[in-house]
Amino acid sequence: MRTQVGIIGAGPAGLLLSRLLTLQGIDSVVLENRSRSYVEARIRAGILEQHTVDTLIAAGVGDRLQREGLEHSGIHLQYPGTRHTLDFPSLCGRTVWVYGQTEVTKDLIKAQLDGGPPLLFEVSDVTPLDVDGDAPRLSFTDADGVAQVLECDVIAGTDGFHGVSRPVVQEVGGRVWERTYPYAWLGVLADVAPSTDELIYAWHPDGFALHSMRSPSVSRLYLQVAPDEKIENWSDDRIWEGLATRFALDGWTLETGPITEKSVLPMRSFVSAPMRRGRLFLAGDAAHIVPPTGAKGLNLAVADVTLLASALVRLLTERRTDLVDSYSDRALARVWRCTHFSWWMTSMLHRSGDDFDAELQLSQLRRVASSEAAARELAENYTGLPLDL
Ligand code: RFL
Ligand code: PHB
Repeated sequence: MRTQVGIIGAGPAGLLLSRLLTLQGIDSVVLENRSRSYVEARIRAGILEQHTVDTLIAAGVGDRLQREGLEHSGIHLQYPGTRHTLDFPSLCGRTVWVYGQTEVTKDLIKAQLDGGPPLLFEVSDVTPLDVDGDAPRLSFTDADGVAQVLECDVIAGTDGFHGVSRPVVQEVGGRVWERTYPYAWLGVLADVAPSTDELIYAWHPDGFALHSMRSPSVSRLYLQVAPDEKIENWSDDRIWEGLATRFALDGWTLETGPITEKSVLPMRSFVSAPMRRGRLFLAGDAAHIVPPTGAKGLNLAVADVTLLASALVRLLTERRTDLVDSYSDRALARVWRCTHFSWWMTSMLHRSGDDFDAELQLSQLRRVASSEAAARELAENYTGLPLDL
């Protein structure tokens, strides 16, 4: 087997990269170790920046997003006694969209299987080989248990945080930065209409809470919990009570409904540099993780592959190396901006248990609520900064 770009991982990064390359006449093969149904059901991100939406539409996979996605013009920032609305269009001229990562993934898989390049599910033992030369290869075992080799011009490591690509890059030197946070999120999906027009990010003495949504009839809600919290300790009643307490505001009620999914998610910041070794390029969660408070992970993955796709097109059609050579630095500039923003939102909104921290957080929240400059800084970062910073 031979292709121009061998892509490891069918998450949003790998699937979108394959799509962008196809549109530029570059062929690729995507190798995914999970099943299609598993990949399509994995509940994750919900907020798309304007740039992400524009990219998906331009890539021809935005029809359902435009029909079913919910455009949001702001967020509510809450702290005791106050629910302050940030209006993004007036602050920075941009908006964001609520459209689940599951739906983005389904749309991309559908486009891929509908005449797009090969997408192989349930492969195993994927191994990048000879990445320092001009003829890298991917060895793997296909779904029938047959050993295969895919010869490539370039390999894209879009295999997420637990993938095999990052260790290959780090093997020859590089650097990793990491921060784990002393809290986690308990996330639930519930069959109930959202009780709010815009997402609510709430600071509360009991801990952070976030009211998000997936559709006019499905809510997505999160509670700050301890990182070692056992999901068994959280009955549906306890979850709804916790949420009602943390979102409480005079004259407003949290509607409840059946919880269809619940899980505890760790929070971490992680950056690995460089995002390249020879002919192996990393993109998305394979190279970096942000805590979800800034809603940046999926958007960063999209920004990475947008840069990478144009760099690979230049390399493979014009034989020019300028964009692949600058890819890692350009991608990392944005990664660090989003890493800072996600850390800042996380630090501002989660209870550490320390009363000094709490006063600093409340002071920062009041500042965002009262200063247009402070609000604009949040709005510009949340809705997404330009591709090249
Ligand atoms: P993914 O989605 O992890 O996809 C990687 C794919 O690679 C496959 N894979 C392999 N395939 C073959 N061989 C191997 N050895 C392989 N190892 C792994 C995996 O099965 C998978 O299919 O990475 P990608 O494409 O970089 O996409 C990144 C995003 O998924 C992630 O950043 C976001 O979900 C983060 N995130 C959010 N991002 C946002 O922009 N906005 C949000 O509102 C938001 N909310 C969230 C989030 C992440 C969350 N969790 C669960 C971590 C909320 C949550 C709760
Ligand atoms: C979500 O809807 O899953 C979501 C929204 C905003 C965030 C994180 C997650 O900051």
